[in-house]
Amino acid sequence: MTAGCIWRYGLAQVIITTLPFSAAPSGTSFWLAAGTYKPSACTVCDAPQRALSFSVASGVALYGGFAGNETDLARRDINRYPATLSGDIGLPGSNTDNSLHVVTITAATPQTRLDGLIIRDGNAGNEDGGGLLIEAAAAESSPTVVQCRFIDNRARQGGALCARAAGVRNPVASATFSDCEFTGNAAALGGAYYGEQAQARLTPGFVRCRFRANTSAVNGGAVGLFSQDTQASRGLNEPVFVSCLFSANTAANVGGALYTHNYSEYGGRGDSRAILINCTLSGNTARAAGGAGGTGIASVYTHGSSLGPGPVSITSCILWNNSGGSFFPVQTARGEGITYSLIEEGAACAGNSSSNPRFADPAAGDYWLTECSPAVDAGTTAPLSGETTDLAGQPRLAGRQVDMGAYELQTPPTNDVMVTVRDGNWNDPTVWSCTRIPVVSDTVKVRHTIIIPAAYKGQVKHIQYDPSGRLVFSTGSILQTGF
Ligand SMILES: [Ca+2]
Ligand SMILES: [Ca+2]
Repeated sequence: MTAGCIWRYGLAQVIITTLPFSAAPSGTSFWLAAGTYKPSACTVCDAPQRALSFSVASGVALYGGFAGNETDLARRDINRYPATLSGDIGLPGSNTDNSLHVVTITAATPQTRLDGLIIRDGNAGNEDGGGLLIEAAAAESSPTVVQCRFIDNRARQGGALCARAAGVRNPVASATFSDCEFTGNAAALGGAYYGEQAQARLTPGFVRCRFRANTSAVNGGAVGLFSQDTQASRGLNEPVFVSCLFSANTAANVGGALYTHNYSEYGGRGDSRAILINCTLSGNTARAAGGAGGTGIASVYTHGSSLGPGPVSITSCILWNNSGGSFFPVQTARGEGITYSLIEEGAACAGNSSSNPRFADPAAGDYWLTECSPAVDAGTTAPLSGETTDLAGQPRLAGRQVDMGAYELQTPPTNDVMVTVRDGNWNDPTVWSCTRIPVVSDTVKVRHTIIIPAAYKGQVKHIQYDPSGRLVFSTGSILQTGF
């Protein structure tokens, strides 16, 4: 096999060894036909068998989604022809004898690629990274992962994914994950992803990823970060999440979605910092102290760093309806690092709000914005880092400004009819269906008794009345129409 050749695997339901992926030269692509592939054929699996994994060599690419007769990568269909890398060796359906790590990648370039695969049922036991373990040692390890689904993997830390570095000062692990899904993974710390920094630079990027129903037996239902660097040369543990959705994740203790811990307060110099841009965190649960009936502490729980710029940066995000609250920072001010975001409990910094984001149907897992959402056009374009599409692949900028949250409303409010929702004052936003005061371009429908306060001057395009609606003008108030 030579570099650059294409090797197609045309058999479904097969068990293959680790050899092809680990021994292939850089530049080799593997096309995987629909089927389930396992790292071992054992039926009674001992420790050496469980330790086998799909080890992907640097520069090698794995593509899923083929019927087996394609000659063009563009003709694959990852939904119709799913290729699954499964750690469910031994007794089917029992995870106690499964592969420790389904896929391992060590010291790999960004050309190393997992694309259109399902990675599931790894069980690392007391080790980390049940689905995928990325290790940087003497060299950088920064693979590219696209359209992969990590399902039902478990580990001590990082059920689906662990990035770590050891042995060499300042190794780099900056994998990128685009359009991936992390569902049903479990760990003690970081149900889906765990990043541990020790003099390393861990800077993975997650773009348009879904973290759903992952669980942590302790902290960080979806993501856990931990830094413990006591050396003078300081590392960095700084994942970036852009246009990601965190929903229905659960931590038995704190951080229903995300947990960061810096040990700098104990003399180390580690720096764990999660950067969230245009993310939606909703429906996550932190139970605190392991009790199902506990009040819990926060979807985002951070231990601060006295040396770093702050353990979290949240921009153009929505944190809403998380059991145990949105944000609990230890050692940093409550609103620090949060801007242009909708935080249920509020945050003091620029551009933040605390109004109901009016998701389309959150009970059904639909976190798209509706036309009346106060999150529409309320984000900021400043830190977008060049990402031009939202979680649904739609243009990120629609309307006057970037929206808050993972989804961009493509049909911005057209100033259709705003209606009153209760009796009250005209200049009370909560009186109106869009939770804002009408402006000159609005047509409004009055269905209740609405008082125009004394000396108030307002302008609207047009006023309609329901039979139950009336306006009460106070002294000196003016309402102009006909624009
Ligand atoms: Ca099994
Ligand atoms: Ca917008």
